[in-house]
Amino acid sequence: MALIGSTEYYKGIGEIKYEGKNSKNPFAFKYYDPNKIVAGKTLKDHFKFAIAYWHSFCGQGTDPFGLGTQIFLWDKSQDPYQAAKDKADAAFEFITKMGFDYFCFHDFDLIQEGGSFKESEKRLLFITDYIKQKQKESGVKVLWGTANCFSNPQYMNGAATNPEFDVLARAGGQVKLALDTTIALNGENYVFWGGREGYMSLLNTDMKRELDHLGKFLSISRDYARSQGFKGNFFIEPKPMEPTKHQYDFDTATAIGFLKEYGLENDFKINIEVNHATLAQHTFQHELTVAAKSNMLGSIDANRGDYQNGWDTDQFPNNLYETTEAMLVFLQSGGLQGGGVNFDAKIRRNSTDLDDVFHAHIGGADNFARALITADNILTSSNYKELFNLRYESFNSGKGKEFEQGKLNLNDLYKLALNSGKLKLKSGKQEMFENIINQFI
Ligand code: XUL
Ligand code: CO
Repeated sequence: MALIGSTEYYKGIGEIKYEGKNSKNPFAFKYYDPNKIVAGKTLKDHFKFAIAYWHSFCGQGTDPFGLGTQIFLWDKSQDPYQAAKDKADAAFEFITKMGFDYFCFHDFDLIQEGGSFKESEKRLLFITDYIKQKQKESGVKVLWGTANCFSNPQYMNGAATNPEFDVLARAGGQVKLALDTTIALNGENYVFWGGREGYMSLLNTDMKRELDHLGKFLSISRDYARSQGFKGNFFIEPKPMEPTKHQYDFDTATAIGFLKEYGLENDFKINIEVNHATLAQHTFQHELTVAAKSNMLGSIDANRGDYQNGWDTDQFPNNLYETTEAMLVFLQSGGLQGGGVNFDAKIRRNSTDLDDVFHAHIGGADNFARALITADNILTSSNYKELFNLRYESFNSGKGKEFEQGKLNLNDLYKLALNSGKLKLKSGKQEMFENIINQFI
């Protein structure tokens, strides 16, 4: 496929194809067959796999103890405009070779932030035009855009929750431009991840005032986007901490409570990241379940944490058991509302070959595909659902049904209790449920 920009960055690597589970080719999908139909939809449509621009084309493997280890050919030019074009060329080459349809970005992933707000706006307009052309040529789409309101030192005390109005206003300007960029690139959704919307110490923090500001900020951002014709969903991406000690969008339950308190629940849904769930002491499937029960399961940031380390390691997802459980929730709740599966994951600092990022995404896609196929088999060919429903059968008729219908008051329960004798213990059968997962994997 001809793409503007003449350099080939990932030399010697062609398009990644599905070859099936017996293939020995490391550059092939073993389970992710984009056109395979599972539960009435192609795998491609179930997942809408997206590449995270920041990890794959910006992050160079730095950590708090050392400089980057990954040297990117597209980072050569000292001219920010040329460098951004080169990076876009590399990104579109990679996405196209992976056979994915989508990418996600922060404003200043696309082009380096300027020395002034005006210069940044000029740069964003420039790169938006360039990327639009590349989209036209390749058919690659934007799953979601967002604004990086956490890296610049001006946001050290937060963006929308900063105690200084000037900083909040700057963040507003930045979000406006990020929304404009997302809309111009036909972005399907827009994300708010409040990296520094939280506190380091309660001693100097007016939590109510800051949360009121955040509620207002999100409302006017939504109003602006809608006034520009944006029809997609807004997503809140919860995370409990890091970089702040406490982040206001702590987890899905907290974010949903916040959205309802500020009247935002009709426009906003949740973007769930695996490693953020585990940082909040939840499982991925817990977070999906909480979002799904409120009809707010919007999108997924796919990755995984490390069982020994307590921080956001953003590793590529390969835990089949965990993902299968997650896909049970995914399938039973009718999938994602507007979003997709974005690989918000990075290769390790010592993964320094050009092809490592391919293996990472191939493994991630195969993991999700295999998990979804397994979950579908569990739902259609095992007695899992029957056993699940059996646990609640006492609510299907009689007094249990009347309770669900709101026909019983507390005195009614009291009278039933008086006559109920010794209650029988009913097993939760957890181990048997667990065995079904293993049997089908
Ligand atoms: C940070 C994180 C972000 C968001 C977008 O932990 O996940 O990359 O996904 O700002
Ligand atoms: Co994320």
